[in-house]
Amino acid sequence: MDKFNLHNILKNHPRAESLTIREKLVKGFKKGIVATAGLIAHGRGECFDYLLGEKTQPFAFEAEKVAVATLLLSSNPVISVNGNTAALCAREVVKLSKLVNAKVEVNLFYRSLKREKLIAKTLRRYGLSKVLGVGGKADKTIPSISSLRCKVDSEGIFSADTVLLAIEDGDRTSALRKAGKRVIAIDLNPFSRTAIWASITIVDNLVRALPNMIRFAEALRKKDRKDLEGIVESYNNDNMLKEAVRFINLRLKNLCKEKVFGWSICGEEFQRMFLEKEALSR
Ligand code: PTJ
Repeated sequence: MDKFNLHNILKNHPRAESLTIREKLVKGFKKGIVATAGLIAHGRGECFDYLLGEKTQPFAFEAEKVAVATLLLSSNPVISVNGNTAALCAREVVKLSKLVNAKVEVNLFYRSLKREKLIAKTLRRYGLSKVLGVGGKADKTIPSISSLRCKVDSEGIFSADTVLLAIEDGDRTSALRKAGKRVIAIDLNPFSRTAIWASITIVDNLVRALPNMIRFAEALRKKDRKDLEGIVESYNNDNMLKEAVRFINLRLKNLCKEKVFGWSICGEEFQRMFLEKEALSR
């Protein structure tokens, strides 16, 4: 059996999963899909993922369920795709869009026709027949966005009632809210302006959030509207953000109380490393 995965990373490396994600972004960057700033944005996300224990925590799982119910209840839901999202999760975006009947639109901060086309091509490779927002299709403007991200498709984000976005900056989320849209944001940073402005914030890594949302969509699409409304009704985004911050706070406090610092955050490989380190100091 090969010791390396598809991205040439040792399968039993303690940080194999994280390195694989990095590798996907680096490959996306070399192909021209990911913006230079997208690599930096990922680093910020990684830091928050550490604080969250690199797992989907219960508050995020709940937000993912509410988000899917909201998408299913919407009349024109749109999934907005930037460079990072395309490099990490193009397959999952296409799958989710089909399950919740959402359109998919390319919307970039560092907009160029070349990047738009490359991202559209990646999405089509996973079976998406119609990609919005490419070239002249982005024929409308969302007011109060200063970057080229203001350019949107009349069939897509412009007329959408709900927009799902990920790994975004705050200006766009607030502008979309001011334009009367529901915004579902996937953002590992619960302190970000995106997190605070969004109607539903999923404080989770995109690479975990989308597969969870696909599973919820498979289960919830059979439910009737009344059941879906019941799921959405009691949700409060401010409480969810407080829950995320409370979780980080408690986790850090508990770590400080541990006999061997870091023991509980480490996987098996790291725990072996700790034992080796301890043996050396005896
Ligand atoms: O592809 P383009 O041209 O549209 O460029 C997009 C960039 C990367 C420039 C843009 O989205 C950006 O600058 O993002 P920010 O302002 O750095 O914000 C990114 C947010 O996403 C931060 O709060 C990160 O913590 C978070 N984040 C990073 N990686 C992930 C993430 N959240 C969820 N999953 C991730 N994998």
